[in-house]
Amino acid sequence: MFFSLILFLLLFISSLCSDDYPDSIGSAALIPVNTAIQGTITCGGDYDFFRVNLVAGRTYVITMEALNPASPSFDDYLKFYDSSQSEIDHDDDSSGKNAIISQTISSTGVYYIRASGYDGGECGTYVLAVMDTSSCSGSCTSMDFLFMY
Ligand SMILES: [Ca+2]
Ligand SMILES: [Ca+2]
Ligand SMILES: [Ca+2]
Repeated sequence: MFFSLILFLLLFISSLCSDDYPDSIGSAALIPVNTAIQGTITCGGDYDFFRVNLVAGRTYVITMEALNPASPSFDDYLKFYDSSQSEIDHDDDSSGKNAIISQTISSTGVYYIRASGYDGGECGTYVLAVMDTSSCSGSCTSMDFLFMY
């Protein structure tokens, strides 16, 4: 009982001040294809790493949209890595200050995404989506999947 109380307190305290998604590619969180998730870039240089399973021959669009109700959106930034964790693409401002990456995948496997601010001073809430373009009519936007997270 005592130890479970301590554990609860530790979890509670860490949830107040900790980051929502891992800072390192080695412990990246899974994001399913055709799903939009909400996260937060905490101020001071937070990186949020995700891994996603992609299929050869398909084209995927990855979008990161800043959501900041209190002020204009922050300047977000995306990097995209292959299965060997080598960077294959990055984007800063393809849509206003929001980042969009489009890639046709050559081999099936795990790929990695790094969501961040453009620099440590850019922070706020975002929606990240990975979309298989064959499942969208016309151009894919995360609005197609926004209510799935
Ligand atoms: Ca975060
Ligand atoms: Ca993080
Ligand atoms: Ca940007």
